[in-house]
Amino acid sequence: MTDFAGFGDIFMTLEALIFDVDGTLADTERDGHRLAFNQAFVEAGLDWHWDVVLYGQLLTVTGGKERMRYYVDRYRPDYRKPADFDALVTRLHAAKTRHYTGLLGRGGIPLRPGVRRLLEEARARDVRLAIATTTTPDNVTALLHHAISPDAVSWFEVIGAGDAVAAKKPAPDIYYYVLERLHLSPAQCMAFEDSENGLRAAQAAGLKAVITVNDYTRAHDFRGATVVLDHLGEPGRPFQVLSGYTVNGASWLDLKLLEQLQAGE
Ligand code: XBP
Ligand code: MG
Repeated sequence: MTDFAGFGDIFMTLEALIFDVDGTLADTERDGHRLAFNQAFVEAGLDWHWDVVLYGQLLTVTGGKERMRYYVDRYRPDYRKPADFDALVTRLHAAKTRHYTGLLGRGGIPLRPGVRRLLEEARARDVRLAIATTTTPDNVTALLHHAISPDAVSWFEVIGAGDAVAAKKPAPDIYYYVLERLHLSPAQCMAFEDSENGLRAAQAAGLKAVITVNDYTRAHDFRGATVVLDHLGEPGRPFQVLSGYTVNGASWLDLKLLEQLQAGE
């Protein structure tokens, strides 16, 4: 796109917004994924339990299957792995996905402030939307369907998720996957992330990134982010700028401000 009504003479180079899911579109980890993992462990007769603090430490590893393996290796030296441990991890993960998508289906997790507003503005202005996440595709579909609208999957031109790439964040692979399918360069896009792993992935792919922190990620190292906010902001619910670009009194992130951030103004 080149310009649109209300944007004066600004030359639009922002073609697409690429969103992380967990922690960015919605606060899914503490009261979503964590609970679902614990339900899967109980169901399987395991004495594994991930409390809120431990889960914060486990979030250093992205991907649920990878996280379970890390937990056993790092925190449960007493646990004797069965010969078919890989199959157990696969079964546990399938059960966890069932519990998690069930929770989303009951409307259990809302969008974060400003997310719907920005998505709707992008759609109205023909700015393209995509997703780059480490989580399982079914989780993305369920969140979009239940937290946004039944047709929201179609709002996103590319959904890069889960095992679509071999190396999960902080590797840049999922962003390369999405950029390739959008046929865009990093300079034409803006990434939205909530965590250090996500920021590193976006940066390594050459993208600028807006960070919206949450309780698990507030203390992460976000050096190099374009801006760090507490959330995207809404009319009547201003964001706080935690670090980065000074936004001249703006109190919510809209396309005009994003365009300025992306152009480095
Ligand atoms: C968040 C994650 C995910 C979820 C679990 O990634 O680390 O692994 O916690 O998802 P992102 P799965 O913020 O990039 O979406 O269990 O489906 O792997
Ligand atoms: Mg995230």
